Formats: sequence, structure tokens, C-alpha cells
Amino acid sequence: MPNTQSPDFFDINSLLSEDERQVRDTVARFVDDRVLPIISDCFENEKFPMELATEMAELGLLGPTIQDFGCAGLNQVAYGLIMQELEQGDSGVRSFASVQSSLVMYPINRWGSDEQKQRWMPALAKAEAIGCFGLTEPDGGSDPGTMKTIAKKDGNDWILNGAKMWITNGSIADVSVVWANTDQGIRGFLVEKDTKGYTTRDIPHKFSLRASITSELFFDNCRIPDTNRLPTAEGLSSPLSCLTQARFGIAWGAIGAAMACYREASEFASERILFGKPLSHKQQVQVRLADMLRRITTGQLLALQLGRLKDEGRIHHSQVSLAKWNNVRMALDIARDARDLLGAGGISVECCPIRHAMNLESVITYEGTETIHQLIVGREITGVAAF
Ligand code: TGC
Ligand code: FAD
Repeated sequence: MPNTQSPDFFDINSLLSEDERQVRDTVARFVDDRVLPIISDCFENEKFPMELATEMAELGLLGPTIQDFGCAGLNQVAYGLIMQELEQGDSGVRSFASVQSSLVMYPINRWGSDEQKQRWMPALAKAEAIGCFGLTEPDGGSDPGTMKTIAKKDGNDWILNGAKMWITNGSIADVSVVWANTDQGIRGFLVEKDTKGYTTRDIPHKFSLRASITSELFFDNCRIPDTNRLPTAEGLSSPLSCLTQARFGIAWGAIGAAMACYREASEFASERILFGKPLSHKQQVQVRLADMLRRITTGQLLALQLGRLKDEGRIHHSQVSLAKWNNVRMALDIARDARDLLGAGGISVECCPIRHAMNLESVITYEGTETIHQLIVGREITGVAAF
């Protein structure tokens, strides 16, 4: 019988290696035991569960595809499964792991000097150091090529001025990967927490990603030694390459949020008696559940093939865009519909769909809005950039 419970309707489990299954099941247990019991409270009280950072590190969930520095050296499908399972818990918990792995460890490992790698990579892998990624600015995130943050060369140093906004983990970061314009184009800098002139401020009043820290970063004549510049990162393609890694993880993560919402809605539908029958006996409810399962299954297959292509080194960033667009839209629609199926109870944070729906409002905006991903695919089809 096809598995409609987890759900795994097309037996994707059988397409995974033993190692991939083991990684998935380990993270699923962690989410059941450590994330789900506390996450509603964290969300309600706008608190990032910092204690989970070390536990994620101990499980090897930070920089898991990296081969050195004590990292697990897993394949891309395993990385995707980690993101899927973490986001069954909460998008904020997945965000923490995404940023640390794809947006901080990835650029340092790819473009950093040996000294930068030795200093930061082992500490980031163990969550002894936290990182953040500063690309978006207050005047608009979709067009980072026009960033206003500037670094000017001064002897062996750079003087950094500007601001970044909506930065995950900003105020708790020991190291910020900051992208700035220079006379030679865009460059990446490692800005350390105690740098003079560098300040952060958390963004309050969020109705989304409440179990995640989001901050502004300010640079007022910060003196950054040239040894803190990522030496081989050149141009906009460097930060955009980091986004490709993170978007890949989000395409998987969103499936987890959708699976959690679908499960809660289908359990409720089989228990709730209305008009003398369980809700699940109603035609219209079956259609809604079937539609959720159809969309989740499509997203699962899409993500798996994306992961296999990435493992073979054959991925194009427009494929990642299509997957991020498809899977986040799928998850957001399912979260909203599951919320509705739960009736009034569905507006309580005690049910997961409202929390996932609110989180997914951020997920559909960050790492490239839905429109940006549609336009990236449109450019691929037509050869014309219509941004
Ligand atoms: P464009 O001319 O397209 O590209 C400039 C250069 O970059 C290359 N490139 C990429 N390389 C790798 N991966 C990608 N995804 C790439 N996209 C483009 C491109 O080939 C070119 O290379 P070269 O060698 O020819 O110079 O640049 P554009 O200015 O036209 O911009 C295109 C656009 C709109 C697609 C891009 O700006 C974009 O993606 N905008 C969206 C910005 C965005 O997604 N920001 C996310 C910020 S980080 C975040 O949200 C973290 S959330 C964290 C969490 O999980 O909590
Ligand atoms: P804008 O770029 O101003 O877009 C506004 C609207 O215009 C959107 O609907 C967009 O789709 C639309 N639009 C844009 N261009 C076009 C076009 N050409 N045609 C038609 N419509 C268009 N950024 C980081 O750098 N690091 C982080 O860690 C990070 N974490 C985040 C965490 C959270 C919780 C959130 C919400 C955001 C985070 N971001 C981060 C920022 C995120 O990447 C940006 O919000 C996103 O890129 C969109 O930028 P914007 O909000 O300035 O919207």
C-alpha cells in the first residue's frame, strides 16, 4: 500500500541509500524529541532556541556536505533530507542551519584563505562560533547588484560603511559574511563581532520566523584588515553562488513544513465528526487532502532529482530557482489550506499549520522572492532578463 501517512506516496524511501535514510531518521528523531516539544512556545515568545545549536552541531548538521574541519562530508541528497526534517519542526530552526552551512561555511570554505578556514570552520561546525550573511540592504533585496555598502582600500585595510537588513542570526553572529562594493566590484568580508563601528539591532514585531533572530547590521567606518577579505570571491556571482546552496536546501525544507501540515490536517479530518460522519468521509475534504498529497509528492520527486543532479555536479541555478519556487508555493498553499481544515482550532499556535503558514510567508520572500525565481526561469526560457 502506498504510504499516505508520512507521507511517501511514491516510495521515495526506496530511492534513498542506507546512509541517506539513516541521516533522515536521525534528524527526524531529533526534531521529535528536541524541537517539537518547545517550538510553539519559542514561536509565541519570539525566542530562538539557542540550546539546539550545539545539539545540531553534535549531530553533524552544520556544514554537513563539507569534507574537512570535522564536518560530516555527506552528499547533497542527505543535506536536503536534513533540511526537510528540520523544517518539519520549524522554518526558523532550518534557517539557522541553512545560514550557518550554506551562507557562512560554504563561502569561507570555497573562497577563504587557509588562515580564515582554520580560524572559523572548525568553530562554525561545532557551533562554538555563529555566522550570518549580509547581502540584503534596506533599499531593496531583490537587486543586490546595486548595493550601497561600500569598502574603500586604506593601506592594508578596508574602510567599510553601510547597512544590511533582515539578516538571520545577525545579532548573535561572531562572524558576518558581508558583501560590499569596492573599486574592483563586489567583494566579501569577514566582519568580526567586536569590530569598532559595527553594531546590530534586532528587528522586532515579526509575525513570521518568530523562533529565529532577524537583525539589522550597521557599519560605521569599520576598519577591516585585508586578511579578512575572502581572497578569491569576486563579483556578484560569489554571493549568488551562496544563494544557490541555500535555495537548494529551502526547496527540500519546504517539503518538511508541508508534510507536517498535511499530517495534522488528515489526522484531524479522520477524527472530527460533523453531520454524523468523520470529515474525511466528505468528498470535498478528500479532494483537498488528495491535492495536498499530489503536490507534496511532486515536490518530493522534484527535490530528489535536483539533489541527484547536484551530486553529479550537473545542476544549473535556474533549476534550483524552479524548485524553490514550486516547493515553497506548494508548502504555503498547503499550510493555509490545512489551517482552514482545522477550523477555529487552526488559528492556535498549538496546531502547526498556522505557524508554518506564517513562517512560509518569509520563506517565499527570502532567498529570492517568488517573482524573482519566476523571472530567473523566464530568462532561461527566453534568453531575456526581464527583472
Ligand atoms: P546576473 O547578471 O544575473 O548575475 C551576475 C553574475 O552572477 C551569476 N549568477 C549566479 N551564479 C551562481 N548562482 C546563481 N544563482 C547565479 N545567478 C547569477 C551570473 O552568471 C553572472 O556571472 P558573471 O560571471 O557573468 O558575472 O545578475 P543580476 O544583477 O541581473 O541579478 C539577477 C538576480 C535578480 C537573479 C539576482 O540579483 C537575485 O537572485 N536576486 C535575489 C536576491 C536574493 O535572493 N537575496 C537573498 C539574500 S540572502 C537571504 O535571503 C537569506 S535567508 C536565510 C535564511 O534561510 O534564514
Ligand atoms: P524587494 O526587493 O523590495 O521586493 C518587493 C516586491 O517587489 C516583492 O514582491 C518582489 O517580488 C517584487 N519585485 C522585485 N523585483 C521585481 C521585478 N523585477 N518585477 C516585478 N516584481 C519585482 N537577507 C540576507 O542578506 N541575509 C539573511 O540572512 C536574510 N534573512 C532573512 C530573514 C527573514 C525572516 C526575511 C523576511 C528576509 C531575510 N533576508 C535576508 C532578506 C531577503 O533576502 C529579502 O527580503 C528578499 O531578497 C527580498 O528583498 P526585499 O524584502 O527588499 O523586497
